[in-house]
Amino acid sequence: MSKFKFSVGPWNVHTGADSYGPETRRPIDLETKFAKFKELGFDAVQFHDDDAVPDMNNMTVEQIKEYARGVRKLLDKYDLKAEFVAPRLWMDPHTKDGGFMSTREEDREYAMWRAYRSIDIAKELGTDLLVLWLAREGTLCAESKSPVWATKQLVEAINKMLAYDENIRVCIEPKPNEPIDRSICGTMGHVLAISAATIDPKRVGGNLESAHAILAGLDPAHEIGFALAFDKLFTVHLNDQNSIRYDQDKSFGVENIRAAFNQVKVLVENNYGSKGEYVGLDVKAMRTTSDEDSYEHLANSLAVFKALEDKVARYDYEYANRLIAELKFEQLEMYTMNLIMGLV
Ligand code: GLO
Ligand code: MG
Repeated sequence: MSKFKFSVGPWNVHTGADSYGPETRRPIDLETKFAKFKELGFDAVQFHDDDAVPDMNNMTVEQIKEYARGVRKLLDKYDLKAEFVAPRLWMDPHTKDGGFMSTREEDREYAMWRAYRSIDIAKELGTDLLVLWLAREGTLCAESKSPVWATKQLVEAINKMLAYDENIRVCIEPKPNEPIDRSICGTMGHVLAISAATIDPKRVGGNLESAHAILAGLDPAHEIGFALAFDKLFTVHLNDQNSIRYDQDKSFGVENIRAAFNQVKVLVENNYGSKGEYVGLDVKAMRTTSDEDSYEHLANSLAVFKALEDKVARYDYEYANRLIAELKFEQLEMYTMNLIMGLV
């Protein structure tokens, strides 16, 4: 029995389309996904603003809130919570050069409108968490905007969100690149610096995604640990990634089981979840996956996480600490490997 609560987004069950080819699976409606999420053992759903309210650009503020109330009822029906809402700024024609740090003022205003509406939707769904995955916030052409100006734009945008609602918490999901060439907020260190510069740092934290840390050449467990050390880990996006290339969102642990073990270990050791935080998965099915296996990668990721949680529970800290005291790291490493391999 896991001590954690788990969350997932509707986009994690998708049709298989990518930049190079069309859909390989049939689309699945939101309610069917909710029912399946619950059956698989998830406790909460993560939303993009337009996952919750699809046609929001053409709706009034009141219509958006009303629609969101309907989604809340659907969540209640399946005994699911909403974990967060994230403005999906990267899909709109207004944001082809980014949102909060677009070179065009009207686009920056549009981005703020989406952020405010995301906060409205979050409140209707019963959550105080807004996630900012800053997809297109950076440069495609290095000379197109000043990184100093862009960084300040981000702080200013977050300040406006904090001022718009006194309870909202803003959670940045850092990523060093893709779809942007050079991002403005690429790692958890950047997130903490941005947080400290806002009008209410305690309401600004981070969402560490394993794959994004790997893309930055960093270790996910250390990025998680860095955020935990400052009480800034508002949520996680666990998955896996084969080195520095396109963002893969592989099932948790399938690429590097030891790195996955250490992510679970640092979460367990630091009592992650005790303030209501969820273990979020951000995993994608392979393109070859069939319709009937649309949720297999979610089930697999949960199974790997829980198996590693059991391993962490069995970790012999007394033995490990003895080895650490004697600097016997060869033995410590092999003990950990044997545990992971099921040999002890
Ligand atoms: C992509 C991101 C993306 C976000 C999601 C929530 O690289 O990981 O999946 O997590 O859109 O904002
Ligand atoms: Mg993510």
